Amino acid sequence: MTLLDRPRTTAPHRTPDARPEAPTGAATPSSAPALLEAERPADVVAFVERIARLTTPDQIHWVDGSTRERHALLQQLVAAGTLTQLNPDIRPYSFLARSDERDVARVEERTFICSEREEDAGPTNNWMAPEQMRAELEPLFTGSMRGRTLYVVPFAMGPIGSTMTRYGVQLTDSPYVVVSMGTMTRMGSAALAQIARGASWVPAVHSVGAPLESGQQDVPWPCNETKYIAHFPQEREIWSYGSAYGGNAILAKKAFALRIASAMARDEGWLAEHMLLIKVTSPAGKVYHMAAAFPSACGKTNLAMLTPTTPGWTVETIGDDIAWLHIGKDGRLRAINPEAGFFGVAPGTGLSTNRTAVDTLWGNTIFTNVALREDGDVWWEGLTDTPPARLIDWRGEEWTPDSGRPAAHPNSRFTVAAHQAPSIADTWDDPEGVVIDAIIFGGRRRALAPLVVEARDWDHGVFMGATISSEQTAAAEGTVGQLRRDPFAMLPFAGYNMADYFAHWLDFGKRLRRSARVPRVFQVNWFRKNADGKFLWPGFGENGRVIEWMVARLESEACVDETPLGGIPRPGELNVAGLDLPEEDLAELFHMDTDELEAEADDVERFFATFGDKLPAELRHQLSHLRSRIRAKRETESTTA
Ligand code: GTP
Ligand code: SPV
Ligand code: MN
Repeated sequence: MTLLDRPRTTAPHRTPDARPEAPTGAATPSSAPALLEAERPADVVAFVERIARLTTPDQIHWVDGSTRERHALLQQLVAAGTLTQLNPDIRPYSFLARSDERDVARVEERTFICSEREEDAGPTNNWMAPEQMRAELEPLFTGSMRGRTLYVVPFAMGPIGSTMTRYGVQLTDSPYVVVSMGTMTRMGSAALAQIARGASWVPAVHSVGAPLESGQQDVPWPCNETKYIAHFPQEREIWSYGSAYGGNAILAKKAFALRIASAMARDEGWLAEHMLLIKVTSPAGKVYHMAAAFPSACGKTNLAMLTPTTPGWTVETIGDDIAWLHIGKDGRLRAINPEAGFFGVAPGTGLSTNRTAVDTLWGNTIFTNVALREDGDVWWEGLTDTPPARLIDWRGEEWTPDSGRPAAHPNSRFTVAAHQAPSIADTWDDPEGVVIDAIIFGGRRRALAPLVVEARDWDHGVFMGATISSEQTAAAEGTVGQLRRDPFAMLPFAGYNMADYFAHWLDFGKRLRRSARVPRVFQVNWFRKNADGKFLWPGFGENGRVIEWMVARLESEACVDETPLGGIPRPGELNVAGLDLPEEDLAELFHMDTDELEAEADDVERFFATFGDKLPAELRHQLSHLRSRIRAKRETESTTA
């Protein structure tokens, strides 16, 4: 046991200028001392021993989350060629990782929900029976960590000690995943101490699936062509094999905080959502909090770091990807960001679009699959208007602006601690969470979906969420640009039947209605295009104008015009002062073609039909209300024609 426990001695490092005294990028400096071996929770020890017997690693390393440990791991990753240290004079204590070309995004086709009954996974998930999945995984995991170190990664999702916080232990053979988890979660001894005190925890097992024979040279990004991202929502267990990229491997994120947590939330009466959280302050100094669900790579990080262009408005960041929402003791909807870092999309992040993100990335950042500049800094499409003359692209090959291919992978990302964002709210890690005033749904749609529309009430808002449709992005393997229903931006992330999830949202509204105030629900679309394929709306900082209108609605200072999809701003009530936005573009942003609306209703009907009897009756009612509003619109058109 003691032999197994001894952490691997770090390889001599080739880091040009590693500075142990530099800040680390770890979420919260680990205040808790490492637990003595005897203090480790017996159930975690038993789990580690069981998985070690299966995967036969050379060593076991219990991660304490300290700065010293992070530094040693980063040096080890540099020595292994997984990370390259960037020029420390330009980008202190930052690193570039280049992944295997076949391991660049989430693999939805290989993501499974393994509930006993297929109907509990529902028609939107890949399902496999738990015994069958275990039978498939066992031979893959047998000996899969040979020649590697098994890292024991205890972590907290949420501020340590908050009643909303949940705990997990990920076992992984990837040190890149360990340092990523160190930024994305509260990792280490403080979390393990909570587990030792009796907090329940979710076990997660992760292997890159690349055992090393003795003497075999490792590759910089070990992974396997065979991939499984398997979730057992009843047992609350996660098994991931073959990938080291993002949500496939950083299991605290989508696997735990959304798929497993959504199943916990259903059972315990809360919500685990793919939502950013912002704190908005009006010129009058009044504070509001909003939660927004957009599908992957559809603008959450950007809205979370919004710098409004209109004077007097401030937006601060609480979270950029995941929110856990509870009904507080006061009956109000409260939310926390369970994460501690950002795993953000690099391309499109630039001084003109998201200066806050650029400022966040000044140092202590791990970049994955972006391009390398000759001066040892990074670059990606959209960081600057003019690309550098020469780069090393994300594959490690020479690149010039004439190469005819992107220098950074479209799903290249940065991993950085949340507290590094200059926009971070001082309440971002409040254990009580923040009170939510409005919920926003959105998607990426070149047509039909208006810039902003308000739901009539909670149930109509649930219908809006349930019917989000969005063009697919590079965040997951698949066809980019293809329109698909992505209900609640949770299509790839719901841990149970989506129809039951809809019912849970409707039920949640009933519970909220007993409280003082039910949040308003809105839908937005920053991505509507004109006939030439150009975005009609300038987006980014200008999205603050839409937030401003929402606040006016919360304060009953603005009115809506009713449309079949909901309420849109009365002409003149959306502040477009100073915007170079032609009148006809503004009109187009809210235009709804009646035939297109009808086709939309038909498509929603087909989508709803996939859920059979499980679809809540209320959503069927909402659809028929939509149809009658479309009919009324058609009648008005024919009488005025
Ligand atoms: P995930 O981390 O995958 O969940 O993505 P996300 O929802 O946080 O998306 P993010 O904010 O990273 O934006 C994704 C892409 O959309 C980036 O390339 C952005 O530049 C672009 N984007 C974000 N907001 C806007 C906007 O208002 N208008 C336009 N045109 N593009 C935007
Ligand atoms: C997303 O795809 O929504 C992400 C990136 O936030 S990943 O962590 O890979 O899921
Ligand atoms: Mn996301």
